[in-house]
Amino acid sequence: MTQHTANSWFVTAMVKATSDMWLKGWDERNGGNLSLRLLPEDVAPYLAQWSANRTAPISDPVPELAGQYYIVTGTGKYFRNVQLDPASNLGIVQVAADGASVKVLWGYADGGAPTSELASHLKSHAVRQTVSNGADRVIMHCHATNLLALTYVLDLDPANVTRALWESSTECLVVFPKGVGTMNWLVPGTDTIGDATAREMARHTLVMWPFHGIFGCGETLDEAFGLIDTAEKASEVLVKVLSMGGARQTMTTQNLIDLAARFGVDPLPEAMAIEHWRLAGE
Ligand code: 2HA
Ligand code: ZN
Repeated sequence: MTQHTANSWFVTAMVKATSDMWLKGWDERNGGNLSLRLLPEDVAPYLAQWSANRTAPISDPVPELAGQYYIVTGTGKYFRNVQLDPASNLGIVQVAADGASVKVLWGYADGGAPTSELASHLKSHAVRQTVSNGADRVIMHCHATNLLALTYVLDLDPANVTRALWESSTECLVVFPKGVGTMNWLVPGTDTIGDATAREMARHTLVMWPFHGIFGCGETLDEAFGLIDTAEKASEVLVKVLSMGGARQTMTTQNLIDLAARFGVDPLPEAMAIEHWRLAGE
């Protein structure tokens, strides 16, 4: 019996993730993009039905990903529409042997192409695969509202942003012990922002794009979503606290040390070393 790609676990999971992200308010219009690496065993039942009659270029080759399969949101597509028409809004691609293009195997049914942030995604996948010994399979980008708002007021040093979020909800240090990477404002959809993102992904599981949004990674769609959701929740708390005139009390460094010990995580040393995180210009 033919197994339909639209009923596969990975299309179903991408529909769930993009729909949840839309409902969270993280992906207005065509905002955000999402990619999940598929394993040979994931694609095996479907390969015979797929035809590689289209390709899309990769602006900066990633030969280390040659042969790998990814399901990726389409450029210009609205997350709120993915559930209505997965085959037009998503695509499954395979990186060519030279790493300079992808073969479109399924999807982008209305003639579309992979996300404009393909460079950031693939460069970040390459780094995270190395860092995680192949476990990480998801890169998620969105415009989470409160994370985005905080980029206008926080001093954007990675340790400072990390410490501000860790103190804004107890679970944060446990969920992202490696903290949040940051960078200067850069033009989206370029190799430059892709390189900067991947560089930060070597040390952190979250990377902030100032005045734009956030990148997160994970082994599964649930983990990447949960990671951004946790950071966004803490950011919402921090926005409220700042709006109430600022914290009158907070967690101590000893509290963070105790948390790390209880949950067996190894937190970013530079963020542990900060006593008072700063707003920009302080
Ligand atoms: O339009 O979010 O960063 C998709 C984006 C670009
Ligand atoms: Zn974006």
